[in-house]
Amino acid sequence: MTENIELLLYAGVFATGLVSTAGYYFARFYLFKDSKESGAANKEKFSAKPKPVTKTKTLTEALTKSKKSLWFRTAESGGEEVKSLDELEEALYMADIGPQTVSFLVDQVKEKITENSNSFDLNEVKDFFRAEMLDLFTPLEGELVYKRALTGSHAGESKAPYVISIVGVNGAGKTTSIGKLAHKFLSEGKKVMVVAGDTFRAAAQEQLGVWADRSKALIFKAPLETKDPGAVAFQAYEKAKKENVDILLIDTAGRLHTQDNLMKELEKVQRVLKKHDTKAPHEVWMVLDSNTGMNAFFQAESFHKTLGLTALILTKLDGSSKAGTILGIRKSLGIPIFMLGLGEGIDDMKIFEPEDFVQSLV
Ligand SMILES: Nc1nc2c(ncn2[C@@H]2O[C@H](COP(=O)(O)OP(=O)(O)OP(=O)(O)O)[C@@H](O)[C@H]2O)c(=O)[nH]1
Ligand SMILES: [Mg+2]
Repeated sequence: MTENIELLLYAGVFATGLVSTAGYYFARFYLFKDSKESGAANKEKFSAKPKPVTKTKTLTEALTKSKKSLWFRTAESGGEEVKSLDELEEALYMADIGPQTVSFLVDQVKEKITENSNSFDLNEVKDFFRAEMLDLFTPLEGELVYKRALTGSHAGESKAPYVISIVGVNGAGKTTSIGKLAHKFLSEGKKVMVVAGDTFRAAAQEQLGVWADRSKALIFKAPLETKDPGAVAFQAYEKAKKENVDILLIDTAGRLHTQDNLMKELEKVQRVLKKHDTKAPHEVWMVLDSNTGMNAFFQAESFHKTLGLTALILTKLDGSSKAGTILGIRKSLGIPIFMLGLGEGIDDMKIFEPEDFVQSLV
């Protein structure tokens, strides 16, 4: 009797094994084969899709790296959050805030926080920094510059074009910023004209032409024989006035602040424009690549001395870890920050808002 039960049990186990093995191979042969086929089909369908367009970064996303560089030690030093005033001071230096601004901020922390307490509370320091950083700026300073340009409030006579000269070193993002700005001003119903002051580099003029097409701005093309940037600007002004243009954006060739002859050339462009309107150019905006670090400070200082900058544009903040540079430049030079470049697309820009900037950075 027991033997019979054992036999039945063995038979049962054997039968179950047989059925599940057969089931496994059946499933593997039919189902897995199918899923492989549909996988290949999906792959084909997927690759046939257009490439996704790069997402425009928000200010908070763009400032992630900069924020990390301010409040965390470098990877070589452990990469943890700063835990003492010394570590914070080092992080601020590494973020290229500039020695003058770093010592100002650190002295303030020493005086107002750490003197009365033995421990270093980073959250308390951050709250304090928010207030101190905000103090470096004028409330809504980017917006004020923007409104100035929109209303043409500096122009010598009504109906005269508001002339904005865009300057900076090579590759800082001048032409791209002009494209973005032309688009923005046009969206406000302004009549916008752009002109390439770089008369020697054909590519520079073509590039501005592409941005004029994209933004639907008018473009002034000087006769081929006109090689002097001053003469081009003069003629562009005449044309802009005739066509009732509201805003004339002058692109200029990139140059280093140390290239005296090229800096003099920009001075001459300004002098020539004054023959039309003694207040022109009404704005001189310098474009700075925020990856440049401390060099951006020296460039801005020198351009300001020669040309009298009225505002700064900081480009390539997406991907940069040096947004702290803005604090140093702003404190030392006192020139308002107008616009931030957050990518290569026509909408990848933001009018600078101190509150927003400080909130995203701290
Ligand atoms: N990621 C990023 N790239 C930018 C930004 N602004 C400009 N660029 C890129 O920087 C490069 C140089 O930009 P341009 O606008 O040609 O610079 P430029 O100052 O006119 O250069 P030159 O006329 O040669 O002196 C281009 O590849 C732009 O796409 C920005 O805000 N973010
Ligand atoms: Mg250019």
